Amino acid sequence: MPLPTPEGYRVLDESSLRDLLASLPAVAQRVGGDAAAWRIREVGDGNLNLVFIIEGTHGGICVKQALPYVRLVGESWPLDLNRAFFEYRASVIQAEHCQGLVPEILHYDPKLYLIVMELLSPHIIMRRGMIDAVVYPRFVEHITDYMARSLYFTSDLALPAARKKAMIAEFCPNTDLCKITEDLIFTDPYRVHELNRWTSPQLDSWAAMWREDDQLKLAVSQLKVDFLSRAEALLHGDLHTGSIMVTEAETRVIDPEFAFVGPMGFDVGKLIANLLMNYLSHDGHETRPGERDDYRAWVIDTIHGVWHGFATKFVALWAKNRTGDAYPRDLLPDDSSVFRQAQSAYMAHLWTDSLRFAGASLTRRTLGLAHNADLERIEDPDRRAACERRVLELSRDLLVNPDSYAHIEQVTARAQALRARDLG
Ligand code: SR1
Ligand code: MG
Repeated sequence: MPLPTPEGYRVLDESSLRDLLASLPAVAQRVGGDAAAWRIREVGDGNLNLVFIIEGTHGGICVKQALPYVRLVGESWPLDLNRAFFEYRASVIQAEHCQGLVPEILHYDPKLYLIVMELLSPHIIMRRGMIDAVVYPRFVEHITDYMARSLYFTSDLALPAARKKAMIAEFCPNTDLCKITEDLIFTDPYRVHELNRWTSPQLDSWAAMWREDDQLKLAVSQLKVDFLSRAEALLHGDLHTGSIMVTEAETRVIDPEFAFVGPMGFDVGKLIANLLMNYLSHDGHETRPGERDDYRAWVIDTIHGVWHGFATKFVALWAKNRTGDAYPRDLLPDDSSVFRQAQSAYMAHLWTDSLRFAGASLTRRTLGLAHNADLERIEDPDRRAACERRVLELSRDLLVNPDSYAHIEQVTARAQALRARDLG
């Protein structure tokens, strides 16, 4: 029995997509030439959707269509089609604040739950480049602009309360996608669950330890409450290196279908965790020890740059754009020491949150359903498990002892120490 879907919805194939796009004059013009001759390929390798690339005589476009279920698992896991709408709306809002850092949206079809966007070419998914040890010299500059601007301008620091509440209301119904995060990140890896997987038998005892560790389960449960209840800013909701497309010169953040108004540290921490995982994965990819030392050094610098660049830009935006209802100027005048105190307390809280969310992201990619290619591509299970154990140790520490890390340099030093301990 096919899953029930709203009237007018159908899953597109290459032929029906060709007809649809040919009927949209601006889109057809952008592709160019005779529609019958367009090259159309389904290239989606993500966990949820169909993704098509369409190329003609003038150029290309990308089309993303939501399926009524989780692609990774199949029809046994139905999933709200409206995620396409939330992605479309988040893309529009982010484009206002982060011009040049998100793909241009060309069309949204509310019946087919389909987004037509610019084709990013020759950009590639950043995770793929990082697995192959490719350096992206402008990444830190771009991603810190994206993070600072997308989070600041959708927070109470920039928005009057009525607009902020309207935004919360708009994204509140993205409950199916939030539920994926609530279960897959904050719950399942810490209990017996049929969808959990890990490198077995190497990590069997580690998975068991995670299920029995009360301190860890308390920490992740407290974090889940923050995720459920703290409506700080419009989040991307899945900001990892698989949601970023890059060239040496450009960076574009894609796929904000998990968008909702939540705690900012979730976006920041998820990105930092994914960079840390990449750092810890290269021991499994090297053909001789030390081969990727230079690349590891670049990843470490990148992690430092991401936090410092984000925090500096966020604070600067706050000083210049005090347009929201939070921290009123009448109480905390510009350039006063009390305003500086407010900023520093706010950033300290965001720092600790980011570490905690980074910790949870590390465990979910090692013991939960959806893993990272950085580690998954390590063919030898013993070498993979050795890297994953370091990921898990770092994860636990960030979740349980976030206050012992005052600076990002201490986090990367811990990751380096875990390698040094094992590798000598
Ligand atoms: C069932 S979806 C699994 C994961 O894919 C996405 O990238 C999100 O991270 C989600 O948790
Ligand atoms: Mg995605």
